[in-house]
Amino acid sequence: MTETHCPYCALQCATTLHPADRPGAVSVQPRQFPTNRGGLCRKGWTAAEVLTVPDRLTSPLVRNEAGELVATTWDYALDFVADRVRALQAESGNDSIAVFGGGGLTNEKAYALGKFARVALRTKNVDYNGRFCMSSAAAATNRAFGIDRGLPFPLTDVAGAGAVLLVGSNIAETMPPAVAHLAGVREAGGLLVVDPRRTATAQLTEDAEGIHLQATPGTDLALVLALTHVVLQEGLADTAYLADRTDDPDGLFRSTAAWWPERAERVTGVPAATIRRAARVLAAAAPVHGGAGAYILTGRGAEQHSKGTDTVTACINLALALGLPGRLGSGYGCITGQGNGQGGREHGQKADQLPGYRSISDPAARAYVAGVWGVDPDELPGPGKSAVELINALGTPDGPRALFVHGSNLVVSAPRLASVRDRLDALDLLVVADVVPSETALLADVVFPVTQWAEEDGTMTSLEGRVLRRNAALAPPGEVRSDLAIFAGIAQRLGCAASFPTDPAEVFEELRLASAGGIADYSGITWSRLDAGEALFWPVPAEDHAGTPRLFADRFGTPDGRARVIAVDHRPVADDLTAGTPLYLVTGRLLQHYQSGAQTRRVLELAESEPEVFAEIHPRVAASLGIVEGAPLRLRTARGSMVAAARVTTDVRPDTVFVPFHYGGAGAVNELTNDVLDPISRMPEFKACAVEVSAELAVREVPA
Ligand SMILES: Nc1nc2c(c(=O)[nH]1)N[C@H]1C(S)=C(S)[C@@H](COP(=O)(O)OP(=O)(O)OC[C@H]3O[C@@H](n4cnc5c(=O)[nH]c(N)nc54)[C@H](O)[C@@H]3O)O[C@H]1N2
Ligand SMILES: Nc1nc2c(c(=O)[nH]1)N[C@H]1C(S)=C(S)[C@@H](COP(=O)(O)OP(=O)(O)OC[C@H]3O[C@@H](n4cnc5c(=O)[nH]c(N)nc54)[C@H](O)[C@@H]3O)O[C@H]1N2
Ligand code: SF4
Ligand SMILES: [Mo]
Repeated sequence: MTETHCPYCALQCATTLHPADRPGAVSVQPRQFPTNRGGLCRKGWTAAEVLTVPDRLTSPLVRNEAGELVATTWDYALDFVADRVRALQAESGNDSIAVFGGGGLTNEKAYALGKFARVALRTKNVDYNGRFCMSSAAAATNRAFGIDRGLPFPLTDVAGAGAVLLVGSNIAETMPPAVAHLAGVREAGGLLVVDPRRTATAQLTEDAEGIHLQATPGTDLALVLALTHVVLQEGLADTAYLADRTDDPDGLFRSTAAWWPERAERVTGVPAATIRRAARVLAAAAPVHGGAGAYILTGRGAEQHSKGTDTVTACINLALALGLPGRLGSGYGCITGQGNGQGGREHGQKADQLPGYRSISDPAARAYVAGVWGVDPDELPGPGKSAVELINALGTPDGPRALFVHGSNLVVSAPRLASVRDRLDALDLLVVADVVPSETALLADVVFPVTQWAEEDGTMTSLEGRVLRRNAALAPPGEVRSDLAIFAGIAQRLGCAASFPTDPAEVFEELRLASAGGIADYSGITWSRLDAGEALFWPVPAEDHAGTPRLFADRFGTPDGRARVIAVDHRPVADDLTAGTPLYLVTGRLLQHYQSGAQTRRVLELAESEPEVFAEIHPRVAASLGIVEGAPLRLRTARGSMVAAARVTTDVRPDTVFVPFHYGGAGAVNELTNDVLDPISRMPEFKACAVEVSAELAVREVPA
């Protein structure tokens, strides 16, 4: 019996693995833990199936002259890759090699990946899929609070609140066990959900006095400015807090003065009276009015926009107006997504970061980390390109010529896929490490088979910033090795003198040191403390430090300790509606599938439950097109076109079409999405673009 955590999302539900009757198999049972309270979702219950899927990668593969991927030895594959890397770097320089990481990797793998890029490959071009995920919230919290930790408080704190405003989060499907923490708020009539769809989460507002604000896609910024306007105008703000804990209280008034609710109604479609009511419910729960506490939480629906950073900033400003951040039982938080979406962004996979959430542009940080790595600070590269910019540069005249992918299936999950495929095609070398032959692995020149969750030790950092132990229950099958072995094998072949340990415990010891003194300081965390069950939320700057479950109680992470009020204003979706593309295409998740679906589409129960892509449309749209339930729909945007089966439902706004992004090939909605970026976070606008929808003539089989 082994205690560990679910491989998938950032809730990191606790599980126990028991040996099963087949070799290499285990069965999963939920375990009591504060975040999941003994619960698991369907993905968690069935996660063990991915360990033994029939097409599990079990040996390295190299593409032969006939263009087929064929099994080979580790030595051959590593030699091959190292030789190609050396030749490409000799011709085109160190930056001709790029690395793409993932927020599902353990802290140890993520840390080693960043070091591998900077020290072994000596390239600046490293970034990861977290750029697709919570980077807008990270950018906004960094500039307002000086620290980015998704939830700067334990999730269980939310249970006591009087109101929670969820902006663009469908937590009932994306973290089902977490709904338990909303019971009190629902009962208090304080659940407020902003979503253009009547999701399972929005439905949680219906049995009590909650409010679903079914706003037009891409208009959260206007909505939140109006909520703040009401708070200020009705004298509901916490003026003492604003004066004491923020740098520019007047900035709040200036930036929201013009957003009276009637104006916001015209932009968002949410009635002005509903906006006023929501603002009052939220304010009544704030500590300044003697309420039980209030939270504002954002998800990808608010963040994955070309204005995501500003939208989150507006949410933070509203929280500041109500005096929430840093108060016990209140606050602002971003609901991080991937299993290690939090830790994955702290230890150096990001183009501009070094371990410990240090900036790669800060001379002191460079000197410190170079010291730990045993290299000259001047040899460390500077900041590289962000994920989408990196992908768009692949194979261009000055761009990278080789790419290593560890923990992402980007030919399904990146925006504007036709161009992603072109860029990957233009590479001289694509190396993919994965557990299964994902759509991206199938395009590679070299595929490395790697360990997955139940086969490895390590740590993950959950949405609360709590560091958790992942424990190996099984030996990996066949020739499978950890990503750590790939970094070590290539580094050694390139003649790199720095150490690349393959034992995760040893990597963690180095990570502790590298993070010491940084924002995300793990130096006081030891595996034995974690194994003893200590709840360690970072920063943990010393072994006798109990960790930091709640940040900002006395001060924010800014130089003067005050939160920054940053004036922001609404702007439309980049690819906005036109006469020819009159609807918004919105993308997101289903309960049954995880991300690109590489893992969950291989689990029979999940695949049978949601086998193929569909498009939710409103009955009015269906009627205008003469479409019935299940009929094929053609969706066309400025970037591409696809066919999806119609699901006709009043749960979606009449101006909105929803398509999940979990499917590859012809079912990939990212053929259609826009790769325009938020100027600050470099996050692509996955959540909204203009689309034309038409009835697709069914192809009839002609009898022979
Ligand atoms: N089942 C499942 N769970 C997951 C994952 C998964 O793939 N599957 N992935 C994990 C990861 S990495 C992440 S990042 C999280 C994501 O978790 P969520 O943020 O909850 O997931 P999404 O479905 O992407 O988006 C949430 C909602 O945003 C809405 N939305 C779309 N456009 C807008 C808009 O303009 N404004 C507003 N307010 N809402 C909008 C969508 O209708 C959707 O219901 O989930 C994690 N958990
Ligand atoms: N249209 C649209 N697109 C989106 C989104 C959206 O809402 N709409 N959401 C975005 C978001 S929030 C995210 S997080 C991304 C996620 O999208 P991806 O980056 O594609 O994430 P996954 O599908 O989880 O891919 C992880 C891959 O790593 C493999 N893997 C698992 N463990 C390991 C390991 O330890 N090592 C290695 N080397 N591989 C491993 C898995 O098998 C899988 O193939 O998608 C983004 N794309
Ligand atoms: S909610 Fe997330 S962590 Fe929990 S079982 Fe489901 S996928 Fe796993
Ligand atoms: Mo994500």
